[in-house]
Amino acid sequence: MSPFLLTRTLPEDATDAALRADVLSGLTRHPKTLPPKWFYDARGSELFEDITRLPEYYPTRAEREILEERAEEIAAVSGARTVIELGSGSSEKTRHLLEALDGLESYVPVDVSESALTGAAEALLAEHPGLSVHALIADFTGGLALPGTPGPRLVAFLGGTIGNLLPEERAGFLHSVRSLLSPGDALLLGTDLVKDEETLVAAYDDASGVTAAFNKNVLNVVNRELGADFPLEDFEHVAVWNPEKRWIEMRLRARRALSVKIRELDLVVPFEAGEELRTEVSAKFRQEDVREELAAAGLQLAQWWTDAEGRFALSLATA
Ligand code: AVJ
Repeated sequence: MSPFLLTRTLPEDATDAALRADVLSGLTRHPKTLPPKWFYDARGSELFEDITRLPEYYPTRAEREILEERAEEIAAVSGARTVIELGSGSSEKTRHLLEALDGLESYVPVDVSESALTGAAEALLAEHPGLSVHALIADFTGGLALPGTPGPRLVAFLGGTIGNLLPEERAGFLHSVRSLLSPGDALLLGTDLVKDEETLVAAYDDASGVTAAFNKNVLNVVNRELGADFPLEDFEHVAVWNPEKRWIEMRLRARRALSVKIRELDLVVPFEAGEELRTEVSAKFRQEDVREELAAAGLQLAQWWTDAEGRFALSLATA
């Protein structure tokens, strides 16, 4: 039997309290917002997996290409005995890297989804008998208490998910990652890159409507968890590129004036016709942006790898 531990760092009801707080503050401000982390219930996670297979959604394929191409190099530079993966999901892309790390002893996947964590751990343990896997059910945007693991450590944050944080949140997040690193440890960071607007918008507004369904699913989550009555058919999926902020914004636009009751919050939320609720930002980067944001958190950009088409980057940063 391979060692497998699962630790819940959040109380079962923490998610509920956080959702209430986010919905209350996000839907009573102007413009209205909801944080993207609430997309990922079981259905939302499935829809995201579907997104990664869309012809228009290039980031997953581009990042996988880099990981396949550069796994040996990343492994050699980091020499990691422990890999800590934040937002690990299915751990599917990380496989190549774990395989390339000769001295790997310990893998710490961190995710809010317990089902994703146990599924991924099962598959990994079958491939790496003797690897010690300590999965953490945790929200990586909060402070992280990590189990004691052998160094050097590689903290991986892949998929471009850092782009879902607002600039101030990114700064806070990178500082907290910095505080996890000891000398010899490193951060492996995936970032989507700035490119032409047409490619970017298509990636977030695909022809088959999967991203639209993913976006609207957040309303299902609020309906189910907080007893709300969002009529999904009265909201339209919108994806816009903001060239000043260098991010894609996903929004849900009310097709008509309507009122939504949120029973568990004792709240009625009015929407004007055409009013938009922002559900996600997905920031895109240039190399100098990544270098500067890392440096502001006390991290040095040591390596920069992109896919052949220059669409996506993996950065290796040291403390
Ligand atoms: C993988 C979470 C970063 O922002 O591109 C996909 C999520 N949103 N399509 C991204 C997402 C819309 C995705 N992340």
